[in-house]
Amino acid sequence: MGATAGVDLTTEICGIELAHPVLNGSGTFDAIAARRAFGDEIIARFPFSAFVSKTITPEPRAGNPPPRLYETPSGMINSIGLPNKGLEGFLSEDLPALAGLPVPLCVSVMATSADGFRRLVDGVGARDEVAAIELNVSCPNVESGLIVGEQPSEVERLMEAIRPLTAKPVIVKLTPNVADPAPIALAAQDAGADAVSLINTVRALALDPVTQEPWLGGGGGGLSGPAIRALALDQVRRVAAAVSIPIIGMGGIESGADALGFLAAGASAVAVGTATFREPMAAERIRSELALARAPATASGRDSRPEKAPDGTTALWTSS
Ligand code: RRO
Repeated sequence: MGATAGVDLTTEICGIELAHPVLNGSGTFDAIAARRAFGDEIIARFPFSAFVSKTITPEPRAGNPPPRLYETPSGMINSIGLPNKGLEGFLSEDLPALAGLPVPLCVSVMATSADGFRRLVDGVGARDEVAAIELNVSCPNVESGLIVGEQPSEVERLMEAIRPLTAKPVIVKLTPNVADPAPIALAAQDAGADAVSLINTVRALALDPVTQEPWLGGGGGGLSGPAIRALALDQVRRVAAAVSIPIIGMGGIESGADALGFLAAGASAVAVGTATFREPMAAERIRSELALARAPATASGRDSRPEKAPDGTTALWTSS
């Protein structure tokens, strides 16, 4: 029997039962393309406990001009620009395929107006295949200038506009591009959000070394990967101190130890994104490492079980 047999990683978020706490970050794993490439093996070995779709918008979008990705020390800048088929295309073409995944489906939505968000929540919320909706109020790659998620009052107004439209859990995806994300998380909670997820990418710029012009086709972009992990961890901890709704924590998670850190900082679940680009089954490995860390000392060979410290915080690696 393996060292992790019998280790219970089951997790519940907003009433949704998950086999373990490792999800994907929106837009970082194309489940439809993966199934086309790897067949049913990817279904049998699906690495995430819930699947969060790439963000969709009311109308189709082509996305930003190339190049769209830039590698940085310990990270990556993306300027993808929300390419998607729009609400109708998603519902008719992608949703049936995503509904065949063996885990609950969360659809990520984004619009540039409250009316657009209403359309999306109405359309997606009416579908039984959808377990939850993520409101992306934090994409760094939109041209409108105003990012709803940077203002608590805007987040509150938006949540109040869409809350009556669906009984499904609504998760608000927060931006790290503010001095303090806690007031924004609180505004989301007060207006009826069921959970928050954080962080989205950190606004960033790469320059062409010859021309000194922006290297990415869209101009700037969003930084992700281990480069932002410490920042993400701090923001998760700040938000956890402010809200009582569950938190899905993400930002440069690459190992079970990283995931444990986010859980200790107050997240109920974690998401893996950039690591998946280099290692498509990274989430499976991270889940195994998490299980090993939670396995009894005698089975894992070392005592790495998280324990409650006397002050109620979780100690990551405890000595026996
Ligand atoms: O598509 C994107 O460019 C994108 C999105 Br929607 C997002 O939420 N975060 C990000 O870094 N890129």
